[in-house]
Amino acid sequence: MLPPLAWAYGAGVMIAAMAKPKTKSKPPLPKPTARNVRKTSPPAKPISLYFWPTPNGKKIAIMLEETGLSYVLQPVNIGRGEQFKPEFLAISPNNRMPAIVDPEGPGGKPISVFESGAILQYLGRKSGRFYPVADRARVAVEEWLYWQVGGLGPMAGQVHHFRNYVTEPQPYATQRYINEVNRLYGVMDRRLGSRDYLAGSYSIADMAAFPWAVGAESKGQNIDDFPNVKAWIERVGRRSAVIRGMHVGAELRSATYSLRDDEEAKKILFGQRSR
Ligand SMILES: N[C@@H](CCC(=O)N[C@@H](CS)C(=O)NCC(=O)O)C(=O)O
Repeated sequence: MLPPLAWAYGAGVMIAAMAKPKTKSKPPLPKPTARNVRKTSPPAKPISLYFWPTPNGKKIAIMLEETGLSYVLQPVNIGRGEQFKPEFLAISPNNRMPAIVDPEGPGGKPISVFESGAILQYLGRKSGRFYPVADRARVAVEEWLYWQVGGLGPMAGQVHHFRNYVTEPQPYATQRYINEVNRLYGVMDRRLGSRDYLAGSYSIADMAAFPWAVGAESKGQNIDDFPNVKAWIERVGRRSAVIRGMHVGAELRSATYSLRDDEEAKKILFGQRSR
């Protein structure tokens, strides 16, 4: 038999079921518990993060961890060609991850976003965090965000390529990109000589640069030549959201995985041409 007043959730609505009171006295009000208190706003629908554990993917995982926005991982195994599936190309026509789908985008309607810089800006606007609104501060964040997306990331990527994946040694190309990454670390070091973070306060620009700045040795650099970058890496790398973000998706690859030994992945990733 129902208690005098029973509360239950049904499809997000609270239903009150009344039993006939035996006396005219008011039934006791139900005590608020986790089950019967109406939530003022329904839980947010999670953002889908199309992801593989690489530096570009980790930028977005860090931002999602920093903001606490709810998200679900949608693994895209780029070493097995999943970036060419039509359903992925529909949201990321450049066949690159990361990409996101936010079911609660502008106007409450779904939106997809590709390109890590655009995703960070979108999440910054959505959360109101790590992407200042005041124009002067916003310009500084954008300068360093674009500096990473157009400079540090692609140049470091070329160093990785020519150091690790070529069949014939290519000394000229290897040195060219090591030099350019050296120049970029120098620019960053000077910038960080007078401030703790790239754009003054911690922002999406730092989140974008961090996964590409760590592991200087793998890019042919000695981190001790760049003491301000070294201190910044320690500062940013201590943040718990950054630690979590850098580990997102670790289970997708074995701890000993090396693209160098993955012939199938190299065939898919290198030498792509227009399709
Ligand atoms: N400019 C893009 C670069 C993204 C990118 O290069 N992603 C790589 C992994 S780090 C990828 O998805 N590669 C798949 C492929 O080469 O087919 C961004 O910043 O989002």
